[in-house]
Amino acid sequence: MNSYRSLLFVTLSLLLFARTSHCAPDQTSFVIDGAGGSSSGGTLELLDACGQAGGIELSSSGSKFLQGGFLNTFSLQTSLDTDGDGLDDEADPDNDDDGLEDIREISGSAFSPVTRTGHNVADSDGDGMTDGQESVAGTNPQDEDSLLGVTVTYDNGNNEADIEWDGRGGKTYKVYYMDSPHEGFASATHLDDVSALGGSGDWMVSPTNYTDLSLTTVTQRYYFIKVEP
Ligand SMILES: [Ca+2]
Ligand SMILES: [Ca+2]
Ligand SMILES: [Ca+2]
Ligand SMILES: [Ca+2]
Repeated sequence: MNSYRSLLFVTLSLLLFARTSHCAPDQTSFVIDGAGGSSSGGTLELLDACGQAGGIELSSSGSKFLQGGFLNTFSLQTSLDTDGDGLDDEADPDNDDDGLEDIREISGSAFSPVTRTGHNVADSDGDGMTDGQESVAGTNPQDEDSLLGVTVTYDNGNNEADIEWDGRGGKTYKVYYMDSPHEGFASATHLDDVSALGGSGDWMVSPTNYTDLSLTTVTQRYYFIKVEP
């Protein structure tokens, strides 16, 4: 009977500790994820330690914070695989499979200006473009109105189509078309490259467009723009 009581006491103590560390706003350990990685000094922040065992590292100053082995003594949530790729989050450098490593999402370094994104959420602002895609396009991953979207306006009288999008200053966009949706992108025709210069605000947004003058005998056309990192 005595041993049973002792075990119960220890278990409750551990649970209480975990809950406290999860909710505490003054956390001092920066947990990147189970794959490792540590802060390069300064204030550290605890993110995942409660739900996920492991992944608790050292700061560069040498101070040891939480050790993964401690949380591994019990599990509140085991084997979480956010993106379902068969690799548990603890060992997955890109939990949400959006093309950005967890450490880059947590630090915000994939964007200019630096912008943190959810390392367990592929599309942080829900605009239909993943954080990784927005990193390539140079759009704001925390603004649903900031994305690489294309608007096409057809001028029937002049047989012209004006393709417009919000460009990111410094980016070059390749404009393609195909006349049948069954052709596939590999067979799309490259019309031109368009550079977006300057741009306003932190995200250097500039109205960018291309006018297709080759519509004489065409009744429908599908346009694409491609931007690279
Ligand atoms: Ca995974
Ligand atoms: Ca990611
Ligand atoms: Ca998005
Ligand atoms: Ca966005």
